[in-house]
Amino acid sequence: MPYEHLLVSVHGEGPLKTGLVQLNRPKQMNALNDRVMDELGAALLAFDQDESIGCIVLTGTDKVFAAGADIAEMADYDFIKVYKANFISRNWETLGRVRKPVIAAVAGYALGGGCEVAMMADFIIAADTARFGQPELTVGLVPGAGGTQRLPRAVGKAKAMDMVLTGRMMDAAEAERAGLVSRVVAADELMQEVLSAADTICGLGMPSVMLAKECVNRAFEGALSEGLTYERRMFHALFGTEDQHEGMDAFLAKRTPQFKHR
Ligand code: CO8
Repeated sequence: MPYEHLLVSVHGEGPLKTGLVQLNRPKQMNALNDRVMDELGAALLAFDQDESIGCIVLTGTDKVFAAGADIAEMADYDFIKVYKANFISRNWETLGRVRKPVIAAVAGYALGGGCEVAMMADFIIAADTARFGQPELTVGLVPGAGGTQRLPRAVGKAKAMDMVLTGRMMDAAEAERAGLVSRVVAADELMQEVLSAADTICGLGMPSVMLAKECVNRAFEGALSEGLTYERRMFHALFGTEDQHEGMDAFLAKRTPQFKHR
């Protein structure tokens, strides 16, 4: 499948190689529209099924991992549309179905859905330029792809509440201290570090690698699926509010939103 918004390549010298997926929609800060998410799902599943691939790396550009779901695409959505389409289980949940290890290599902004996609990876290695945030409330929404569930599991309730309720960003050093990322490296060393980690994984036995991933993930399951369903419904419901349209219209018009329900 030819990709419009992704660059895909294979790295490594050993029998098992690393599949690299790079989000490539730079003019829109890698905003995640339906096409991007369809392509991302297809690329991840293709590597997951490819027997020559032992590990997958997901990255963006040096300025931005992804600035969230595409606000221009969502601006006119309403509750009925997003609820009927279950916006959008079809492609936003694909990363969670990948059985091989996925490392997110984050430089620059990872915001909203971008931060959520990074958190869906098995671990995050960050450049010192990385900035993480869940600014959905500033456009009249709540996080809709796991931010309210995975972020507190990663950084604890206090920091998660702070980030979600104020929309403030966390820099790479704070993200490492808080446990959101596993390592921070200089920006110009990010891909070398991540591909080296991926290569190490490729050198291990695939069954134990895949089973280890399943086991660690079990530690975080429990009530997560309930939390995600609940979160999704709240996310859908906010498309029924005037404040969501105001928040998104204001963003696109580059003005300060005038929320009605303060
Ligand atoms: N969607 C659409 N376009 C975007 C987005 C976005 N999320 N982010 C940036 N852009 C566009 C801008 O509109 C701008 O376009 P143009 O050049 O045509 O005016 C271009 O990218 C460059 O952006 P800026 O000029 O704003 O660049 P800056 O360097 O000044 O700022 C930021 C970069 C800080 C990243 C800023 O663009 C920003 O704050 N972006 C929005 C971040 C945000 O609010 N993200 C959350 C979106 S909501 C969400 O992610 C919900 C996820 C739920 C998923 C659930 C699925 C089931």
